[in-house]
Amino acid sequence: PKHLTYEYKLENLEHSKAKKLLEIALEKKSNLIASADVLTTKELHEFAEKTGPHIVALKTHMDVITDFDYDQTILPLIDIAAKHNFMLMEDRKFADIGNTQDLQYSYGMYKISNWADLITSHVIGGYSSLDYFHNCGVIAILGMSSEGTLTDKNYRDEATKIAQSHPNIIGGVAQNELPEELLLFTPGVNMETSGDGKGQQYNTPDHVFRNLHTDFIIVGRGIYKAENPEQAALSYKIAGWEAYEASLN
Ligand code: UP6
Repeated sequence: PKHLTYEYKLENLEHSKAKKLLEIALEKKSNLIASADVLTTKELHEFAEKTGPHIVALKTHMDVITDFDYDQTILPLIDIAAKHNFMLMEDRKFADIGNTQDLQYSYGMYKISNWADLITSHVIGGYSSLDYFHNCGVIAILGMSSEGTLTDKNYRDEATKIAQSHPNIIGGVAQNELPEELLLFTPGVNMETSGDGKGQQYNTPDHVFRNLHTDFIIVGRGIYKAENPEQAALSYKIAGWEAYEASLN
C-alpha cells in the first residue's frame, strides 16, 4: 500500500496536537524530531536553537538534565520553541496506574502538563490509565527499538487497540506499520551506524519510510553527537523529507 500524505492526515485526524504537528511538517517540509538527550540546561537551549529551524518537535528526557530548574530550563525553552515553531515532546514513557500518572504529569519539579505539547506513555496500565493526560497529545509506546524488547506481536496488537480507541492518543512509537488513524513515530534512526553497543538498533530514514510508512523520525545521537549538529539536523531533515516523498510513489 502507498504511504498516505500529511495533507490527507491533516484532513482526517481530529486531535488539535496532531493537526498542529502536521501543519508544521508541511510548512517546514520536515518530519524530523530531534531528541535532545543532553545533560545541562545550556546544552539543551543551544541544541534547541541550532536544530529549531529544521524540526517539527524537540523530544526531551527532562529527568536527565542535571541542573534542572523550572524557570531557568523550561521558560526559555518555551520561547525558543515559539520562535522556531516546533512542538515540545517529553519522552516520559509513563507506565503506571492512572492516579499516579496524573500526579507525575502535573506535579513534581517538571510540571510536564504546563509545557509539553506531546508526551509518550506506555499503555501497560490499560485504557483508563490514560484518561488524565489532558491538553497534550499522547504518543503510545507500542513497540521498542531495542534488542530483546518484550513488545512482541501480541503485546503490540493489544496496545494498538488501546491507542486506536483512546481519544487522548494521537499515535504510537513503533517499529512496524500502524493503522492510518495513528501517527507513527520511529526512533532508532541513524544514517551512520546500525547500533550503539547498548542494544539500540538503527535503521535509515529511507528504510523507515519505505517499509514502515512512518510519519516522523526521531534522531538523537545522529544529531547531537555530530561534529556540527545544525548541519546534521539539516541532513536528517532533507533525508527524511526525500524518503517521505519517495514513499508516496
Ligand atoms: N527511544 C528509542 N527507542 C524506543 C523508544 N524511545 O530509542 O523504542 C528514544 C530513546 C532516545 C531516542 O529514549 O531518547 O529515542 C533515541 O536516541 P538515539 O537516536 O540517540 O539512539
